[in-house]
Amino acid sequence: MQSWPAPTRSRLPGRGMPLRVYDTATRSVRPLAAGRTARMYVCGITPYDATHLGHAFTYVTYDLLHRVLLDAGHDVIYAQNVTDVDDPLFERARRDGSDWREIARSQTDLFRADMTALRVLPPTVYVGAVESIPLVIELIGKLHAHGATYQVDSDIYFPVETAPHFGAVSHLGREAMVARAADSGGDPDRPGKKDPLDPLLWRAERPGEPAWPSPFGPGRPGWHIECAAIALTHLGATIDVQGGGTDLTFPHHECGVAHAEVASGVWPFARTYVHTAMVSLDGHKMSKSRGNLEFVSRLRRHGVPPAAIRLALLDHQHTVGWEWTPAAVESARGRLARWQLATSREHGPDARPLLDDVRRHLADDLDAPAAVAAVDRWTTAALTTGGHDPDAPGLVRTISDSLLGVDLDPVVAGGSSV
Ligand code: 5CA
Ligand code: ZN
Repeated sequence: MQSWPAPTRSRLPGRGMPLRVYDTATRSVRPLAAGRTARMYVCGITPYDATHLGHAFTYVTYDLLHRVLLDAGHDVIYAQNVTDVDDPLFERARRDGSDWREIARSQTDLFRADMTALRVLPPTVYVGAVESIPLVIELIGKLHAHGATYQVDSDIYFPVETAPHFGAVSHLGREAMVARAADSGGDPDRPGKKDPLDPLLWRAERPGEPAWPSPFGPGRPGWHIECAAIALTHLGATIDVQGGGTDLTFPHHECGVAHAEVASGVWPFARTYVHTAMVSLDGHKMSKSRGNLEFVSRLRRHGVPPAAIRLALLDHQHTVGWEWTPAAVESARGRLARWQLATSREHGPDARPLLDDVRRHLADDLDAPAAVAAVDRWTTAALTTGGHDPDAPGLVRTISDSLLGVDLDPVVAGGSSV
């Protein structure tokens, strides 16, 4: 599957600091101790109702993480999937009288356009579930060889008892796990399962549903095995960051990680598990099932510069949930205008301390609001007391573009990329 085009990224002097980030598995802020090459897997969209601001917050968060790693001198191999075959797509297709493949195609296109407008660096590997079915079949074969599969009717399940570290990502108690499995497409009550928590690996063909041939009969992949197969194949048995929203911690990441660890025999699958907090609207998590959504593309159509959308998202640190309000856009537009004005001047206050501050804040668990506040302070000084450094405005534009992903070129930020 095609990724999206990479935005230009100007180079900064010096080098960024090593990142410390909140890790769900150890429940602590820890150094992300990546080697020279950092490997990152971030769960991608299920392509319908894209790209809402919850999605955008999550992908901008990993974009910051990506940029901080690059600035610290790492090479980054970044894989992201598209869940382009799944029950919600069939439901949406039935509701709208359309084809699920067409919904997936057009919504993935829209997501790519939104990511491009928001200057999100593209993944190295952007891959769909459908095109990854051979990888899934191979991984189920490996699990079978480890005695980690069983059948219920013609469906194939994974026995969680074969995963010694099951629970080490989410730390949930059993009751909470069962409840969350039921809420997230699982089937804890299905008779014949060895354990209610056992996730589906392969769903045998049902009338009216698409199916692909496999050694275990025609069918389609379960959800968690999709991400496990893509990550193992494209990144290897150990990765540095597994990412997604907090709603994916259980069952999706717990189960996908269990598949990967049992198949590879390597623990832990990810050195760090990063989960972004949820964005709400009208007091509830912004979600496709509830329908309380605001879209990046709708804001863009209404003339909101993508750089302002990005600044509104950067006003929140990734571990703290928050409520979207239209006022956030207005405030971000004002901030963007001030930053543009201050950096369009011939001179400004020395910006080298600002570079250190922004690097320090981002390395501190991706504290984007603190980094934004530091740029605000420089901007206020530039617009009030002025400053004599002819290099400062350019350096601030580079800091904003390279680390925060906010291009201050008034033409682009004003909407020519919409
Ligand atoms: N395709 C699967 C992952 S393999 C999936 O969860 N797709 S999704 O379209 O439902 O969500 C895509 C990403 O956006 C996930 O990481 C999810 O955690 C995140 N996300 C969804 N809603 C919100 C929200 N309201 N706030 C923050 N992030 C969200
Ligand atoms: Zn996933």
